[in-house]
Amino acid sequence: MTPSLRPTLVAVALGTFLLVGAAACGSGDGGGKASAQGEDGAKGAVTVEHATIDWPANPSVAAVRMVVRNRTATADTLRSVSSPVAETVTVHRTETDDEGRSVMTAEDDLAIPARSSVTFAPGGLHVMLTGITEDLQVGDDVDLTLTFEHAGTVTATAKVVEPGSAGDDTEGSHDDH
Ligand SMILES: [Cu+2]
Repeated sequence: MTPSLRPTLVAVALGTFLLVGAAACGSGDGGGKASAQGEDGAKGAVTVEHATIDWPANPSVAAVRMVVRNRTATADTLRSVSSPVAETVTVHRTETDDEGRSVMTAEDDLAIPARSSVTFAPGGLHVMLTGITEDLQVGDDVDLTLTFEHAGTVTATAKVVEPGSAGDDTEGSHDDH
């Protein structure tokens, strides 16, 4: 039995090696944007959906609601977010501390698990714009640029909306205060 098994194992090992080799070539870092768009499934694999900004009561600070969807089989990491209308854009998580106070902590490298989505909304995980340089009005579009470890740069447009009008879950309810 043993002598006949051996060639099979070698063949399997060789096949694995060839597959790894092909995958390494296919990911070609030198290609940059062009190669990413040319690969099936790579384009749009990490997307931003339903991006809105509650019209800010405080004109210099605003929170972005959005859903970041990762359709790939690879976990990704959100490295940073920027916007031309804000001096600083920070990923925050609001949590309630031991004494019942809401505290926000910065999430510098936020994990976006494979084949899943992460929802950003005020009161939980959110993207906060600070030092807003424009006079934002309801109906305005705000450009956002998200930088991911694997997906690279993903752009999105967030619409400025009346507070409370964004989520379907808040319809008919004003109990969120
Ligand atoms: Cu915040």
